[in-house]
Parts: sequence; structure tokens; C-alpha cells
Amino acid sequence: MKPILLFYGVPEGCSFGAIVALEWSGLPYQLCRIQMPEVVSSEAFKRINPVGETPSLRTADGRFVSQSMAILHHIGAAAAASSELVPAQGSAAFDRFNEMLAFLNTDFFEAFAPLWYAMEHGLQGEALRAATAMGRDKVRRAHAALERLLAGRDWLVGERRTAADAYFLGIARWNDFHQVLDRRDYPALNALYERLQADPAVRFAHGVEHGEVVRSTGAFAGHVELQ
Ligand SMILES: N[C@@H](CCC(=O)N[C@@H](CS)C(=O)NCC(=O)O)C(=O)O
Repeated sequence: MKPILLFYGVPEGCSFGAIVALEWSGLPYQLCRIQMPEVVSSEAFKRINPVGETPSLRTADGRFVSQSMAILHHIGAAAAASSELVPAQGSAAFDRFNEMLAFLNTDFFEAFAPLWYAMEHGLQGEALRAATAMGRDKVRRAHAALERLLAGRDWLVGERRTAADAYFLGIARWNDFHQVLDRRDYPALNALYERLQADPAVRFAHGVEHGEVVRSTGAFAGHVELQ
């Protein structure tokens, strides 16, 4: 058995939550840095994930798993049950976890898609205006929905953080890039965001993305090259 290996995308991709979840898991793991869009779309990386996206993960028994939801579930199942990264299958918390993760991975993630598309494809004129208006509207709606989903809760699922909270942060920070809204207008969402920002695993993941030398509070076993 080898350590889990996570292929994470930079800059500031949605792999962020998987790095945080690995830190929280206590599992030994390595990281492989994948530059977007150049390396993620290369033939070498498509041998790992034919879709050409990050995150991807090599499991301890050598299989490749892609898609954030599958990766976060894998980490949760491999970690000690006491980590509570993913609630026990069959529990009410498990249903809530999947509900939150699906919302984040579809509605919340996709809300930002027109804004990224406009930027990455250099849209101009009316096309730019249309994509920007659509993206800004979708981001506001997704934040309002998440604020309602969070009502009365400190964490997305229950009394404790789960892998869904880690994934949330990796997407929510995209607002800082596109400057759509003031997060403080969504108090429960903002409180979750700030609580997570203070977490040592989150600070570690930010440092890793920025290529800094940072101390793991989990069982990080270093970087490896794609080759
Ligand atoms: N459905 C996938 C989406 C993954 C995805 O879109 N990843 C982006 C980064 S957040 C990516 O790799 N994009 C390739 C690129 O930017 O060239 C998942 O949930 O993991």
C-alpha cells in the first residue's frame, strides 16, 4: 500500500477541498501539482483522468478516482470513523451530507461557470455582457440558497465539520476573484467561511497552492512530479 496521491489543480481550483479533507483525515498522503490549463489538458495527465480535470486521486491500492464527490467520499471512507469527515452511510447525516455536496458540486460550482468562461475565452462586447450578467445572477442566487440551507447551523451537515465544508470553501473563495457580492450580506455563509479560514488545514492548503513551505497538521508526505 502506498500513500494516497492527490493531483490538485492550480491556480485556486476546486481541488482545494480535497487537500483540506486529506489534512483533516490523518491519512498519509502525497500531492502532485497540476498547472491549469496547460498540464491538466496534456496527454500525460489524461492517462490519469481522461476528462482532463483536477482533482484526481490515486488510491492506496493504486486505482485512479476522479470527480470531487467520489474523491471526498473515498477520503472519508479511508479515514478513521472518528474523523467524521463523511457521516456513516444510512444515517440522516449521510443524506444531509450528500444533499449539501451535490448542491455545492452542481448549483454553487456552476454558478461561477459563465464568469470563468467569459474570462478564459476572452469574451468581448455583447457576449461578455450576457455571460457576466448570467454569472452574477447565478452566483447571487446560489449564495441566497446556501444561506437558507445553512439557517441555524454552524456547519453544513451537523455539529462538526465534514468534507462538505472543506469543498464549500474552495468554491466560495471564487467570489473574491470575481467580486460579485459582499459575503457579509449572507451572515451564516460568511460565518462558515471565516470559521474555516482560521483552520490550520485550510491555511496549509492555501500555502500549498501558493507554492509556500508550510507545516502540515495532518500526515502530508511531500510532493511528487507527474512523470
Ligand atoms: N466535475 C468535476 C469538475 C472538475 C473541474 O471542473 N476542475 C477544474 C478546476 S476547478 C479543471 O480541472 N479545469 C481544467 C482547466 O481549467 O483547464 C469535479 O467535481 O471534480
